[in-house]
Amino acid sequence: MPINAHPDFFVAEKKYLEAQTLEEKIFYLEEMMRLAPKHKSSEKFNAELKTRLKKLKERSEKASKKSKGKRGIRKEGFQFVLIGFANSGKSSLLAKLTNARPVIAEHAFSTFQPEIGTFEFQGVKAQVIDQPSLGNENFDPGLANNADCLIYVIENFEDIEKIKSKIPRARGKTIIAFNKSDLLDETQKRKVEATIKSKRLNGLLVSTINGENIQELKSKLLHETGLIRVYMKEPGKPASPIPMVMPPESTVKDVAERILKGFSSKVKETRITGPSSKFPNQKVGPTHIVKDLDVVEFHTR
Ligand SMILES: Nc1nc2c(ncn2[C@@H]2O[C@H](COP(=O)(O)OP(=O)(O)OP(=O)(O)O)[C@@H](O)[C@H]2O)c(=O)[nH]1
Ligand SMILES: [Mg+2]
Repeated sequence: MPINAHPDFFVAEKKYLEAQTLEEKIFYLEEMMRLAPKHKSSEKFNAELKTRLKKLKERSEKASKKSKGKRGIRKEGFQFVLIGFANSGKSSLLAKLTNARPVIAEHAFSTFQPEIGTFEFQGVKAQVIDQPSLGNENFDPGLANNADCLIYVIENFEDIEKIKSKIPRARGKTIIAFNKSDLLDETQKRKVEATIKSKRLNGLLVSTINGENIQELKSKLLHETGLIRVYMKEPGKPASPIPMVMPPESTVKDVAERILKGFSSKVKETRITGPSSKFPNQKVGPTHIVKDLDVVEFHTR
C-alpha cells in the first residue's frame, strides 16, 4: 500500500476491488497506476501493479477470443456511440479517439461487431463504441438508443437526416464529425465549415488521416460528458496536478464526501478559485455547485 497516494488512488482501488468484470478491473487498475505515487519507495508496488495489469489483459484477450461474435456491451460511465454509413471512417475515428485498434479497411462493412474503446482526455474517461455501419445486418439500434451521445460520422450533410431517420428512438445528444477533410480543397473546406456554422450544427470538419481537428473533437466530447474536473488544494500548497472527476451539478459537499470519505463534516471552511467563484479564494458553503476546472481548498479542524 503506497503512502501519500492521491485520494483518488484509493477511490480507484476500491472500485478495482469491487469490479465485476475484467474490463472494469483493467479500467480501474490503469487508473490506480496513473494515480500511484512515482517516488523511489513505491517502485516495487508500481511494478507489481504492472504485472497485475499484464495478467488481466492476457485473461481478457483469451476471453474475448472465446466470446467473439457475442452481443451485449456493459455501459460504464458516459458512453459515446459512433454511427454512420459504410466507409465513413467510424473505425478510423475510434482508433484516433481511444486506445482501441479496430479493423480499418477500404471495403465497406469491415466492422461486423461492436468495438469498445476507452476515451481519455484531460483526466476524463468515457467509453466510445464503434459498430457496424447503417445498412449492415449487424447494425444494432439498441446501442444508439442507449448512448449518452452519438457521434455522426459523415462525408456529406445529407447523411445527417438519413441517419436520424434510421434511429428514431435515440435520445442522446449528437456531435457531427464531417470526416475526410484531407480530400477537400480549401474552397470546399470553407464551404463545409460555413454550413456547419449556418446550420448551427454541433460539429467539426475532421480528418483521421492528417489529424485535423481531432484534438478539438476530443475537447467537444469532453464538454459533452458534462463531467467536472476539480483540483484539490491543501492550504499553503500548490493545487494537485491531477483533477478529481465529478458528475455534473456536484456540490462542495459532494467533493468533500469523495475526498474525505464520509467525513465531510470535518470541513470548517471551503475556498474556491475558478469558474464557479466570483473572485479568487471565495469562501463558499457546502451547497455551492462546483464548475469544471475549479480549485477547491478545504480547511478542516
Ligand atoms: N482520405 C481519408 N480517408 C479516410 C479517413 N478516415 C477514414 N478513411 C478511409 O476510409 C476507409 C473506411 O474507413 P473505416 O474507418 O474502416 O470506415 P468505417 O466507417 O468503420 O467503415 P465500415 O465499418 O467498413 O463500414 C478506409 O480506407 C480509411 O482509410 C480520412 O479522414 N481521410
Ligand atoms: Mg468500421
